[in-house]
Amino acid sequence: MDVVYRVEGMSCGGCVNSVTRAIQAVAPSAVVSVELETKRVTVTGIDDDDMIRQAVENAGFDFGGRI
Ligand SMILES: [Cu+2]
Repeated sequence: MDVVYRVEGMSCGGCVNSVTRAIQAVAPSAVVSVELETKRVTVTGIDDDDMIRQAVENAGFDFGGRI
């Protein structure tokens, strides 16, 4: 199952890597796909909004919830 979130504050490839790593740190089995221009983060394999929110916010980005 894919869950798509909006994440604000990403401005470059480094941010994309940070968000990806942060999510994979709490959900090692998840597949994470970040689209910088649209601010969309697609997470496959885990369905836990609170956990994703924590990971994104701890990495210093703004979690905008599910799209
Ligand atoms: Cu950046």
